[in-house]
Amino acid sequence: MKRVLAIILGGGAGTRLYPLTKRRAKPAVPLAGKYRLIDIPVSNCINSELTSIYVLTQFNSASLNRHIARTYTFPSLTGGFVEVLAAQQTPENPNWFQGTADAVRQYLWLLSDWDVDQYLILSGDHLYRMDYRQFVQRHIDTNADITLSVLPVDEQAAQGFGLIKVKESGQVVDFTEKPKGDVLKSMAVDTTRFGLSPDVAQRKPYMASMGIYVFNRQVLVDVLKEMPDATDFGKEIIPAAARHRNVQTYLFDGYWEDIGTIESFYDANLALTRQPQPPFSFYDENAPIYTRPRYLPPSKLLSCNITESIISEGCILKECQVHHSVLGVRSRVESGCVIDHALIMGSDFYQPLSERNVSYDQNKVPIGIGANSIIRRAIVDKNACIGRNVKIINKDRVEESNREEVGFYIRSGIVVVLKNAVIPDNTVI
Ligand code: ADQ
Ligand code: ADP
Repeated sequence: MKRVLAIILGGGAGTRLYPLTKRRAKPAVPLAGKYRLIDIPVSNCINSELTSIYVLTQFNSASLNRHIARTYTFPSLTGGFVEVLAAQQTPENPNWFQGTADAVRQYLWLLSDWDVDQYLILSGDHLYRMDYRQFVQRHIDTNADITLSVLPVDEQAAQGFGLIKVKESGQVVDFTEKPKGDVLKSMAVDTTRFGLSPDVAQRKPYMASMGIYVFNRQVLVDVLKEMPDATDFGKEIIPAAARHRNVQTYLFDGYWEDIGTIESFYDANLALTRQPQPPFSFYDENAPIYTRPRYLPPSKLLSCNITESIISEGCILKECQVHHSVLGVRSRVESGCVIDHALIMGSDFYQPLSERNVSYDQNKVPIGIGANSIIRRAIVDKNACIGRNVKIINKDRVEESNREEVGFYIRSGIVVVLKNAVIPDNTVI
């Protein structure tokens, strides 16, 4: 894997995960209580012995740089690195990244300097565990120019993906990005040819691209130059390459979820609490997910009723009920609260007790969830100050709403409280 360079696509304008991306680059969005999105692909790389890693992102955020600098420090002997490359204005290029291929093209001057055999292009918003060594090996074994990792999907999911067709030899002959209607139907394939059982093949008659690719070094350079106007891998580069080059597939059969929208992000986080076995587990000694060590104290729970939940380090929870929820680092929940089907991201720092008491005295709201509040089907971003007797329950069952000026958004019926927002006592959302 020393001959492979990893390139993680860290996100464009960040609209799909907004408002979680309001103050941070997408790879820095907190995940599962104590991690950040970027920890998933970077950990997969490290567990696959791949330690030369670039992260392409639309803008540099303080939290992303801090997180990477404090987490991924390799001993100098291994020569590994994780570096952020943000879109920047240059005399030749006055624009932000216009898409995934454009992002890679704008940094091709730097990426092509590397004496490597392959580039592994990854996405920054997927939850899965993969040994990339097998993916790259498959690419080498099939003598491919480009290899796509693929998995079978049902018809409903299929419309959201790039779909492929292969010929006898396994070579991809057609790639169609997010087809609808008749074009979608025409992309159905007999997935038993990929070794799937007839039962699975019937339920999942489409083969979807996971949006992660192995490219031979020169092939990447050539396709980006041959199609100077193409801005996206999925929309333009891969469909064109499938017509002229040896594009092969690697079948992935583990759990994989694209968590790039508020709804899928919320669902994937809450799915971690599922019993008896969640679809994705952070408990795997052979392939750990790394994150920044914070040296936080253990959590304190005082007479709480907690079921099917994840409680991160450094939390203080008093006489509250927490059901099917994920609580992030340094979360504080006061007595009488009900947290149900919620993702509470916690806090970046401890608010000293003296400051918390001053807040109460001056009718200000301290960080955390104030007494007797109810939070249901919501995401509460870091450092939010939720008052007492607040109800965040989406009482009017609104699907979409932008109430940024008062500290929240509703997307797909999920209330998202903004980072640092203050929700006064007795508010009902
Ligand atoms: P999408 O996920 O819809 O489909 P896209 O929006 O291009 O494709 O995002 C791919 C990845 O690149 C994401 O991690 C995203 O954050 C990142 N990204 C997007 N624009 C970027 C930019 N300007 N700069 C840096 N990073 C950027 C893709 C493929 C489909 C495939 C699905 C699987 O196009 O064929 O089926 O992924 O999820
Ligand atoms: P973590 O990885 O633990 O989530 P980060 O390093 O991303 O934490 O964030 C911690 C941030 O909080 C730092 O930028 C730190 O300067 C900031 N911070 C610490 N104490 C305070 C405070 N009292 N008020 C505001 N910000 C603070």
